[in-house]
Parts: sequence; C-alpha cells; structure tokens
Amino acid sequence: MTNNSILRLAIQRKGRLSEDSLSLIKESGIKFSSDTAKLKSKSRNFPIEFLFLRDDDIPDYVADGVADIGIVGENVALEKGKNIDNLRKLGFSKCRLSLAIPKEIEYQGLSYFQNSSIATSYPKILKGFLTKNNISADIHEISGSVEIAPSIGLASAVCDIVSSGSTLMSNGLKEVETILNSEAIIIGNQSLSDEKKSILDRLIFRIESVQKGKNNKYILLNAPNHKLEEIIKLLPGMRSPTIVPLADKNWSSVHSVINEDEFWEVIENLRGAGAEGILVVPIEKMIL
Ligand code: PRT
Ligand code: ZN
Repeated sequence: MTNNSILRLAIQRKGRLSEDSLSLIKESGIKFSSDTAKLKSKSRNFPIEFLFLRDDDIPDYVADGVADIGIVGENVALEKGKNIDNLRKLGFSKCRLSLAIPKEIEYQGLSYFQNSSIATSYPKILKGFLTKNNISADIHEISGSVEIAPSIGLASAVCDIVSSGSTLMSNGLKEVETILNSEAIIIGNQSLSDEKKSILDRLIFRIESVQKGKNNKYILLNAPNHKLEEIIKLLPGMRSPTIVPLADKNWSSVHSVINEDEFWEVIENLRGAGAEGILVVPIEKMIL
C-alpha cells in the first residue's frame, strides 16, 4: 500500500519528455532533487514523490496504482490501452503518428494500404485506424528503427512517430496520413483516495497557472488620450486594461494581457490605432 498523504508521480527517466516534465514541476514551485540517476525523489515543500521510469512502463504503473499519476505521450498512453484517466494536456513533446510510404510511389489514398504490410511500434493504434477504414493489412510489430523496414523489404509502409519529418525523408519515405496528433499528457489512476485527489487538484491548479502564464504576455503601451477609447477596444485583458495618466496630460499608459495566439495581430492593430512605446513582458504565473 502506498502512503495516502503523498502523491506519486511517474516521470520519464531519460528521453524526450524528461526535461520539460521536470521544468513544469519546478515552475510549479515544487522543489526536489532532479537527479534522475536515482529511481525516486521526494519533494521538500509539496506532498509529492517522483518515480523515474521508462515511458513505456508508466501507463502500467499508473493503472496498477504503483504510481498515482504520470506524464507520458498520448501515443504511449493510447497504445497501452490501460484503464487510466487522461487528466490534462501539457503542450510539449508534440508529434504525430503517421503512415509513410516510399517517396517514389504516387499516393492515391488509403486504398494503397489494402493488403499491404506495415511496420510499426504502435500495432494497437494502427489496427484501430485500419479497422475503422475497412482496410486489412499485415501489421509487423517492431520495437525500433521502424523507418528502415521498407528499404530492407520487411514492409511496404511504416506507421511511426514524426516530428520534423527529417527521419522519414532521410530514409526515402513520405508521410501520407496522420493517424494521431500527440503531446505530453498527465494520466491518472482511476481510484485515487480523496486525500490524493486533493493533492492532485492543488498540483493541477499550479500547472494551469504556469501554462496560462506561458500562453499570455503582459503589455504596456503609451496612447494619446484622444485614441484611448479605440485602443482599449482592441485589448482583451483579464477584466479591462489598467489606464495610468502620464506626466504629459495628453497621454496615458495602458497595461493589459494578450494571448500568444492573437499576439501579433493585436500589436499590429494597436500600432495602427496610434499606440507607441509598446513593451511586452513575460508572465511567470497567471491566476484568474
Ligand atoms: O527510454 P524510454 O523508453 O523512456 O524512451 P523512448 O526512447 O521510448 O521515448 P523518447 O524519449 O524517444 O520519446 C518519448 C515521447 O516523446 C514519445 O512517446 C512521443 O510522445 C514524444 N515525441 C516527440 C517523440 C518525437 N517527438 C520523435 N520525434 N518520440 C519519438 N520521436 C522519434 C520517432 O520515433 C522517429 O524515430 O524521432 C524520429 C522522428 O523525428 P523527426 O523529427 O525526424 O520527424
Ligand atoms: Zn519508450
């Protein structure tokens, strides 16, 4: 039995998820020794304990309750198909699971895969996709270097993780269908005690504040008073912008928060409306 007053979080020990997972925890104000050479670490200022594991093992550990929650790619969580909760997207380690074929072949749609052989490390997700599209194909499960399968005659296509696409390209392959868009997520055991749930709520609240901070920028600008009304209309703000008078009575300073997604558009509109001296400042945490 694990201790009820401490939440156990499984993190990838070494790999593409590790660094961002650890930074997110640190930015949430949780202090601990991140020496991943060790298997376990306990926080000094929050009721949480870390297990450093291979990412493929994390869904099993969470399903079994050895860990309460974990950080993994959606691709791994889905492929394992365990009874676990998908608690939250984390916005890093973005990639996609795609079908790729030799680049010289002219692709004319999914029928290419009918009676083909496809090499993959994701047989379960691939099978689901093929079944949904009424395609029957041979699935060759291999654990690594999937992209070399066509060139050695093992398969006529691959289903693999792609991020920049350069691995496929350097192996003479081209991406033709995306099966899944993936990013790091927090997964959770489905029968957490109330005590653990309340620690989890506190953790998620902190993570959300860090994420919102990253997705938004604080902006300060000077505006001539006769343009103020027009400029305020362009600003979303948390409630409404802060307006501070300047020493020059005809001007004011306007402070507000802008979302990263609409950032450049808003800045261009503000300049067009007469804003000057625009400063953009990162936000560390944002609590609404
Ligand atoms: O040792 P352990 O089992 O813990 O780690 P691992 O080697 O199995 O996983 P790791 O660290 O490579 O990846 C962890 C997670 O990162 C994956 O499950 C994905 O959710 C995510 N991720 C993001 C990626 C990539 N980007 C990625 N590019 N996982 C793998 N790749 C590989 C891909 O398999 C292919 O070989 O990178 C190659 C393609 O990259 P591009 O940029 O050339 O397209
Ligand atoms: Zn792995």
